[in-house]
Amino acid sequence: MLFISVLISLVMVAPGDLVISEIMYNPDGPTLGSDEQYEWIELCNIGAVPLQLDGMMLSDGGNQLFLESYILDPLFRVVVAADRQSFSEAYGTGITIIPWDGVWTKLSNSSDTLLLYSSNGLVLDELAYSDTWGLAAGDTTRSEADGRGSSLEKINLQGMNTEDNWAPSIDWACPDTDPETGDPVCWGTPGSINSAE
Ligand SMILES: [Ca+2]
Ligand SMILES: [Ca+2]
Repeated sequence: MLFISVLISLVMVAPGDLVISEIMYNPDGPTLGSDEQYEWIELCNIGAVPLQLDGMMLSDGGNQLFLESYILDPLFRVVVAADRQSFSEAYGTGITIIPWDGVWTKLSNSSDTLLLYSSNGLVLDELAYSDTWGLAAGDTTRSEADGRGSSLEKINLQGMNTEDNWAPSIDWACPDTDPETGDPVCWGTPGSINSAE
C-alpha cells in the first residue's frame, strides 16, 4: 500500500502540493547563533496525498540542495536545516529534519528568492521575501523576523507568497528577551502549525 502511495505521489505532485511554510532567514545572533548554523526552512504538504521528498531541490538560484528520501503525509511539516546538529541542540530532537545533499541555499538577510523544485524540475513553490516584511508602512525599525528571534511564517498556506500573507512568528517558545526592547525572543514554530495561521 505504501509503495502504491509513493507511486501515486510521484505522478501527481504539482505546484501548490508542497509549500514553503516558514523560514528562519536571519537567526537572532545573541540568543540563537550564526546564520551558517541556524537558518532553516519549513515545508508543509498541503496536498491530498503523501509526497516522496527524495530528489526535490531548494535553491536561491545559486546554491542547490537536494532532499533525501522521506514520505511526507498530508498536513504534516518537516524542517530542512542548515546544520542539523545545531538545530537539534537548539530546538530539541522531536522535530523531523530532512537530510540533504549539496550546498545550503543561504537565506539573505536583506531579500532573497527561494525556489522549491520537484525531483523532475517542476517549480512547486517560489518565495521572494524581504527583510521589510512584517514592518508597518513607514516603520524604520527592524522586523521581528530580521535577526530579532522570530521566523517568517506563512499565514494562509493555500494563499500567495505576497507580503501580506507572511508575518513574523509570535510563538510560544520564548527562551530569552530582546536586548533592544525587552520583549520575549522566540525562534519560530519549526515542524508545528504557524503562530500566524
Ligand atoms: Ca541569513
Ligand atoms: Ca511552523
